[in-house]
Amino acid sequence: MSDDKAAGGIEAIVQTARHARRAGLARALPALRIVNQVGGFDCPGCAWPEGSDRGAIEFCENGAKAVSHETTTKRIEREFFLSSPVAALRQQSHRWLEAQGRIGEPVILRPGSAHFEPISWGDAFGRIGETLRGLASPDRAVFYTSGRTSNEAAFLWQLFAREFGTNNLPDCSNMCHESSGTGLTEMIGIGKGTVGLDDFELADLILVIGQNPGSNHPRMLTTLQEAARRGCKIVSINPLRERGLVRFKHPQEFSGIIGNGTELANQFVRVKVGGDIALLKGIMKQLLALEEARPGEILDREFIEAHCSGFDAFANDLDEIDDAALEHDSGISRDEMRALAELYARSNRVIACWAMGLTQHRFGVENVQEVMNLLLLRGNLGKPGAGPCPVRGHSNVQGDRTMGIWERAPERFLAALENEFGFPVPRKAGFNTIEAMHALHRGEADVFLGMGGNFAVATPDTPYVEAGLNRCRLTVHVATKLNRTHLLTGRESLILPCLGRTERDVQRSGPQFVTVENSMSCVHRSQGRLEPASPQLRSEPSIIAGIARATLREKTNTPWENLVANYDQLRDRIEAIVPGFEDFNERVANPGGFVLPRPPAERRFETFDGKARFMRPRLPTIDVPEGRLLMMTVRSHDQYNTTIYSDDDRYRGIHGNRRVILLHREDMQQLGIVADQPLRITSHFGRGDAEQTRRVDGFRARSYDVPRGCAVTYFPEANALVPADQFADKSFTPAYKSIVISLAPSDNPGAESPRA
Ligand SMILES: Nc1nc2c(c(=O)[nH]1)N[C@H]1C(S)=C(S)[C@@H](COP(=O)(O)OP(=O)(O)OC[C@H]3O[C@@H](n4cnc5c(=O)[nH]c(N)nc54)[C@H](O)[C@@H]3O)O[C@H]1N2
Ligand SMILES: Nc1nc2c(c(=O)[nH]1)N[C@H]1C(S)=C(S)[C@@H](COP(=O)(O)OP(=O)(O)OC[C@H]3O[C@@H](n4cnc5c(=O)[nH]c(N)nc54)[C@H](O)[C@@H]3O)O[C@H]1N2
Ligand SMILES: [Mo]
Repeated sequence: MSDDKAAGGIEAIVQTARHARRAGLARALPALRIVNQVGGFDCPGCAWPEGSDRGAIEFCENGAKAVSHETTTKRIEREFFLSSPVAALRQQSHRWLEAQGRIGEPVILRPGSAHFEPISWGDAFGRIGETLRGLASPDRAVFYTSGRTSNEAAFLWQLFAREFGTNNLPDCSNMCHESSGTGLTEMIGIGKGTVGLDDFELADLILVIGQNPGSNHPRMLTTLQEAARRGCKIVSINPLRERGLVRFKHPQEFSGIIGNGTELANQFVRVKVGGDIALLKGIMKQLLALEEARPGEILDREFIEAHCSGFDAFANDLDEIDDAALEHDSGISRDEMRALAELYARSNRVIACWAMGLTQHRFGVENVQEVMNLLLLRGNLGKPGAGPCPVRGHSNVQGDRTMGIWERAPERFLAALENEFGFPVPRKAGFNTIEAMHALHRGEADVFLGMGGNFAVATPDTPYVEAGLNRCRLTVHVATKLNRTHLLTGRESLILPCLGRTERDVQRSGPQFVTVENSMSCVHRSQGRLEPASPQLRSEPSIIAGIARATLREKTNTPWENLVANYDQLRDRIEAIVPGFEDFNERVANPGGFVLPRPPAERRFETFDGKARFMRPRLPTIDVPEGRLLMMTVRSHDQYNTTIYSDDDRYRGIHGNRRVILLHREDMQQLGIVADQPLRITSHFGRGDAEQTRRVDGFRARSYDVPRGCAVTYFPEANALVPADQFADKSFTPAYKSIVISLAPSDNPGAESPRA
């Protein structure tokens, strides 16, 4: 667990090679050669952009894992489902299911049957169409999307849902950066970041808040390394001293293999879990004090007067807050806040990056808004080298939203869709992820269709969601690999296997490519070259078109087959509807793609008063009674969301078990817990009579460098501890990172879950 060890380096190379070898070199190597290259496919790992001068290798250890898990030569053959009843498969672990390889043909679980069995594509589409047409209302179907889906598939998916008659389009973004989108839109009129990679070359201070790029966005470390080398300051604000942020050895540089690595975060600010608002308020309060001492030198008054609203009320609010409360809630001393304010005041081009450590709290939206307040105070928006950078998760989660995967899409999008396609587009808001969970559980929805993802494992309150899916009349999953959600079947269930990013997609007019939008609003193409894992696989767009035709039959005027025969035609339709996609086909032919408009980058704010608005989040009260702890759930270095590659978390020094809880040594002593002791974790939400609890068992205690009073477990093993109604105000993002827990000796020490 040594903190000063560098991330990356030779270990990263060894791990990359190991995963590629395990997957089968014949497929993994050709795929890795073209990942993120011009003419190649977009890495399915994360949404961090590639630079304009691409190296021969444009992937990282964890991108290589994502690629090689898709290119695996293992296959789920016909006998697999015939010999294993669904009930038996449900007992298997996430890792085991993933390890069975690529799904080779469409399968169906018929009512009353114990096994999935093969079905033709035509019959599969027919079954879905018949059930959907038989629903009492289109709103009784849920169309979920995970963020790996291409723009083309996402566009068709929402088009089908809306032509069918519903806005029920929950997606993984609801559990992820929804708090960023909501918070930013209110303040600056757009729910996206405003910086590009070139801004990272100019910044003199980069804040990395609530993010672990060493594991989750490793290519970002290269950008940070370049910045650090030219003297840019990097500050990590996090309850954990994440290894990749402390010291980094670039695995593709010779010095990175043998040297000590580059020191990245010059400053580590160990904030308490949930303490960011207090910390940011403290820094801003100190900043205002500096301004008072040196009027006109600290704040960007010109920017504030010309472009912002609400400053006076914001400043008054800050004035009234007690320093002691800020110190207590953040765990950071006033002196440290002062030093951070001084550093910020000395810096002229500041980028703030953040991820799940900010968004997945009850006050996730306010967390994001407080970061924006800080940026606005010194005009760090709409100038080179400065601005907000919410670092997205899934590789096309941002693009999916741009394409209309949104349960509350803006009226201008819906009107444009109606105008282009000529069917009545429903206006009633659809279900987000939380609302979909409830609707399924309460029997208010009968059909769940998943375009990728692992809904039941990623959402909170696992048993609640499982029961909801079991109640469905029909569940349908378009997927590459088997996962647990596929096995939580409704009365009837289908698994429809699709092509992955790495594979060749040939339609009637010839080979096709798709497009994606990265975290910095750049739209570019992605084209796989590998032979499909099975000749039976179909592309996501063609599967959607098949379902749409079988459901809508002659009642649709949308030329589903033609749109899929040539994706250029599909892109022409996107161009007609989505602003910023003018000349889509021409511009996406450009190897670097094109960047969508980001008005705030030109200091234009499409808010109701045309200004960037200072917000006044309240200091949250996090009530952690004596004897309880505040727990966050995080990703290990060896997983991709619900896909678990191994039980190790190399950078945190944890091996062989994911059902662990990381605790401060003194908290362990105080609670009478010894290392490796099996524990039962109970979560507590609400107060008094309204208190809700959830339990998991068989977690092992580990002493770790966490702030006092805080605890850490892994996603998804601890998801059962988060009740469905514990989410961020306004954004509905589940509060996966602020769970009040108590610990007790295990009732059942052997409960090392079979599903770890
Ligand atoms: N290899 C790999 N890459 C991935 C993923 C993956 O699973 N594996 N997932 C993808 C997806 S969908 C996403 S959304 C991103 C996720 O990327 P991250 O957001 O980096 O992922 P998490 O593991 O959730 O880490 C959150 C970080 O926030 C910190 N944190 C928790 N609570 C707080 C808090 O209250 N305040 C502050 N300041 N920090 C806090 C944690 O210590 C941790 O370092 O990564 C994407 N990339
Ligand atoms: N406790 C806790 N829970 C969390 C989080 C957390 O930090 N803590 N993070 C949340 C976040 S940020 C997110 S984004 C969600 C993720 O939620 P999801 O996006 O639903 O989950 P994933 O694990 O990314 O989905 C993986 C599955 O996608 C399928 N798949 C893979 N590639 C493809 C493809 O190319 N096409 C298709 N059609 N299918 C494919 C495979 O079947 C695979 O099993 O989880 C959320 N849940
Ligand atoms: Mo995410």
